[in-house]
Amino acid sequence: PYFTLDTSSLRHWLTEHADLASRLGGNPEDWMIREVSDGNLNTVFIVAGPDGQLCCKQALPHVRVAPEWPMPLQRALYEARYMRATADAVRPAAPELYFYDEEMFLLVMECLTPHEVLRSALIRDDAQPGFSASIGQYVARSVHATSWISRPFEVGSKLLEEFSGNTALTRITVDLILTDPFRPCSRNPEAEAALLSDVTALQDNKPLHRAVGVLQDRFLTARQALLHGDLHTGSIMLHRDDVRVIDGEFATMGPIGFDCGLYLGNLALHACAAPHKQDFIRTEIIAFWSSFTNEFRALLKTGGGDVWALSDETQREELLENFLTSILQDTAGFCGLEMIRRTIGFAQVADYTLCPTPENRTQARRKALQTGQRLILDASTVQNLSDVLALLTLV
Ligand code: SR1
Ligand code: MG
Repeated sequence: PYFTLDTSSLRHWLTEHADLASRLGGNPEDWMIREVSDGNLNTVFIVAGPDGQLCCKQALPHVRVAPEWPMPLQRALYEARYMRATADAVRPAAPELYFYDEEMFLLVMECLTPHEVLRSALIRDDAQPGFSASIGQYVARSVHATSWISRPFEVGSKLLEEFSGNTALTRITVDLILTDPFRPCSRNPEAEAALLSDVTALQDNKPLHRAVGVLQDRFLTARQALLHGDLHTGSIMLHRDDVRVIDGEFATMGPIGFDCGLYLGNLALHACAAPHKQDFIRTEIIAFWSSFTNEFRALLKTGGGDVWALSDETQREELLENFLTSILQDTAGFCGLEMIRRTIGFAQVADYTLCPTPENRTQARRKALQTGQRLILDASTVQNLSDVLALLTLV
C-alpha cells in the first residue's frame, strides 16, 4: 500500500528492487539520497551510488506547495503513460523511465545531471542559445507520433481512452489557466496595488472573455494529438546542448498549439521581466517555430493516418500548411493565456525576480497582461510567425 517516501524509506524501497539497486551499485547504506523537489505537486529525490544515479518522483495526496489542496495520486500514472507513449519518438529528448510503481505512485527514471531547469538557467543568464530548436523538434515528434494524420484512428482512440481519466490535472489547467485569472477567485494571490486596476479591467473585459471561451473550447474539444500539457520552462532541463523535457503528468489529448503556446508564453514572460534580453528571446521563438514546422512537415510527408488518406502529395502539402496556420493561431491564444495566468494566477513565475525595482516589476507584469490580452483577442487573425512576433512586440 501507498505511503509517502522519505530518504530513509526510499533507501529501503530501492534495496527491494534489485534491478534498480544494481544501477546504483555499492552498498545501500552508502547511497547519497537528496530531496530536490522543485515543482508545485510532487516530491523528487536524487539517489547516487558508485555506479550510477536515479531520479525518483512520487505523487503526494495533495499539492506539495498547498497541502490543504487534495490531489489524486493517480496523476503519476499519466506521467508514466505519457513517457511510454512518446519515448520512441522523442528519444533522447526525455529522460528514460526505468520503472513505475502502481501502488507507490512512484516513477524511477534517468537522473539528469549536471542538467539544470531551463527557467533557472534563463534567470541566471546561463542557457546556451538555440535550446528552443530542440523543444520545437520535441513537440513536432511527440505530437506527430500521436496524431490522427500519422496514425490509424485506432491509435488515437486508444490514447483518448488512456488519458481521458487525467481529469484532476486537466481540471487544474481548466481552472488555473483558462478561467481563474479572468474572474475574482480566492486561488488568485492578491495582486500588487499598482496592478489592481489592470486586473479589474481584464476581469471586466467581455470581448476578452469571449475569446477565452473560444480557447476553452479548443482546449477541451480539439483532440489533435497527445500533449505534454504543461510545457513551461520549468518542465525542461538542459546541460549545454542536451535538452530534455520532463514532467508530463498533465498529458492529455488536445490542440497542438497548447504545448507550443505554453512554451512561447514562458519565453515571452522572460522577455517582459528582462527587456534587455528581447533579441535573444525573439531568436529563440523563431528557432522554436522553424524547428517545429520543419520537423512536422518532414514527418508528415509519409502520412500513415486516416486523416488526409485520400490526398496526393501536393494536396497534403496544402492541407498541412493550413493545419500549421491553425496551430499557430491556437499557439498565439494559449501563449496569451499562459502570460496572464503566470502573472496574476495561482502559479506565478520566478522570472519577475529579475526586475531590479518594484516599479520595473509592475511595468513587466503590466506588459505581460497587455501582451497576453492582445494575443488572445487577435489570435484568429494570425497568418504567420511575424504576426505573432508583432503581437508580442518582438519585431
Ligand atoms: C496546483 S499546480 C499549479 C501549476 O503547477 C504545475 O506545474 C502546472 O503548471 C499547474 O498549472
Ligand atoms: Mg510540473
